Amino acid sequence: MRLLLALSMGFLASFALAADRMAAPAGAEVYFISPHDGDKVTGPVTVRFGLKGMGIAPAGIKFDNTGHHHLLVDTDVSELKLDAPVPATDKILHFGKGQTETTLTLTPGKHTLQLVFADYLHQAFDPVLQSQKITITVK
Ligand SMILES: [Cu+2]
Repeated sequence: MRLLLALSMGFLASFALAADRMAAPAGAEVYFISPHDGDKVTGPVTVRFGLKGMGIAPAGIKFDNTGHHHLLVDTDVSELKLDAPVPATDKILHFGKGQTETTLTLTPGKHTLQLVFADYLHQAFDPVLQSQKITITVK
């Protein structure tokens, strides 16, 4: 009985993950407060995330018009499978506690940064709520 329950919960979870992407409210926007495109910075780099028209909630908490930030480092949004949750890698960082800034240690040279705001299941909104992709140079 317990196994059956576990199996059915697994089924429900996979069903939920395959659910349609949520619509982002009109006018919602995600952007970098800092750094700015073209900045030359000395590491470690503090990155501050901006958000307009939506709220932040921790991952796993379903609440209308909220989500959490994801930071793509040297990664393009086109590399994400949009019908699946945003993966977590060393270059795709989740801020599932609702954080709005982080500090990155990057190798010297050029790096790109881009934010993707996603829902409580780490699924991108439709249309994708993404920031401008910025390039910074770490000295
Ligand atoms: Cu996430």
